[in-house]
Amino acid sequence: MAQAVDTDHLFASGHTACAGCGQSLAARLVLRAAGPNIIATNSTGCLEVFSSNYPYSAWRVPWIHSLFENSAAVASGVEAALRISGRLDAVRVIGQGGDGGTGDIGFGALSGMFERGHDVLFVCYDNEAYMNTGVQRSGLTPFDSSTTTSPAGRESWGNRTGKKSLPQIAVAHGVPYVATTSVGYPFDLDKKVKKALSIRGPKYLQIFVPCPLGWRHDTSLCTSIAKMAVETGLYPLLEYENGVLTSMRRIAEKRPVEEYLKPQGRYSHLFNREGGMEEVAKIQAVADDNIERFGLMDKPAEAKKAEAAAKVFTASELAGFDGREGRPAYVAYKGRVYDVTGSSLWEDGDHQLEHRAGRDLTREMEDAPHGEDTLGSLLVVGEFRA
Ligand SMILES: Cc1ncc(C[n+]2csc(CCOP(=O)(O)OP(=O)(O)O)c2C)c(N)n1
Ligand code: SF4
Repeated sequence: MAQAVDTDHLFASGHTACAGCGQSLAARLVLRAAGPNIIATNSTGCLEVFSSNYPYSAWRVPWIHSLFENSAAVASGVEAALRISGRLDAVRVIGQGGDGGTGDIGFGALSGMFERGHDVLFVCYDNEAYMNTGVQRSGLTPFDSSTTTSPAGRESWGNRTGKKSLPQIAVAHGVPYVATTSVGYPFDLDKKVKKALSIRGPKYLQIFVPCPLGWRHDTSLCTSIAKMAVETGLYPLLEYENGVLTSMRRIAEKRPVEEYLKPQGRYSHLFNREGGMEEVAKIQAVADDNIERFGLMDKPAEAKKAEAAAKVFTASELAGFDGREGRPAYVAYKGRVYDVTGSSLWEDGDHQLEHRAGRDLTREMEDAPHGEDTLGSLLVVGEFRA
């Protein structure tokens, strides 16, 4: 009998990441979604360093440390070897790097991997700076963030440039699947890794991973800061398939960027100097532009409340709503009903009949790891009366 594989711990504990590191959590979620039949490459950076202190390793899958600049090239070579030996169906290839390794120094290798069409999922762990060597700015460091090479001071508000849009650059290469996700939304991350690995050709996934050391925030705030980045519009969660924007995570209630910036020391200069609020307004404009450009806003809260008040469902009505053939899908839970039609959880066919079968789908949501507030992001549409 085949031995069951504990996919939860393919990225094992005992590594030396800082407390509250978003990248270590994201790596574990990536492996959990990918399963054991992968070969992973890893550029030099925090993930590589904290997971492979000789003679130990946190990786329970074949894993290769490349140079800082060539994770995508090494992944391309692994893929080519699997392809010519006829094993690419059984083993999938994942290239990995930080935002510096991916978008700056390793960008040529990544571009070549895209251009040649290698069947590799490249995962960029985006902590918005070169953390492993002491928090230097990268091309993905956002506007006004203070790093050791873009320090805020009398003459400066921090990083002068906006964030380089690597996803758009990947789309421009004709990459069939490009997505952004966040360690604050583990189900979204899980779904996108699985989907990417089911697609042939190059794939690019960029994961937002807070770094308490470099961003100077409390170690307990990793996932809440990750959520706020999405809820402000600063870090949209998107999917592009064959160049077309096919999904975006909607914002139920827009939060002002100040709420996201204030807990982070890298932005503290914006709140203790005259003129800082003008800079905050520029960051707000970046968020508002994302919301507009990608259509991120959900229905206004008032419209949702009116909708919720309008409808009372019976059990037999609910049975007819199963998310198929254009019918919406609803979940009843503790006397309330949730519209899950647009939910990433619901897109997986296995979930479609769970409320009818009596299995409480929402229990799974409540138990979501790492504090994901899935219920809060669902639209309440009515009361359930049995
Ligand atoms: C050619 C080369 N230049 C510089 C370095 C030093 N170096 C190692 S890791 C690193 C930063 C990694 O940053 P990033 O890719 O963003 O990953 P993070 O550590 O932030 O996760 C640098 C500059 C190196 N190893 N090789
Ligand atoms: S410096 Fe940042 S990215 Fe590196 S291990 Fe610490 S928290 Fe994680």
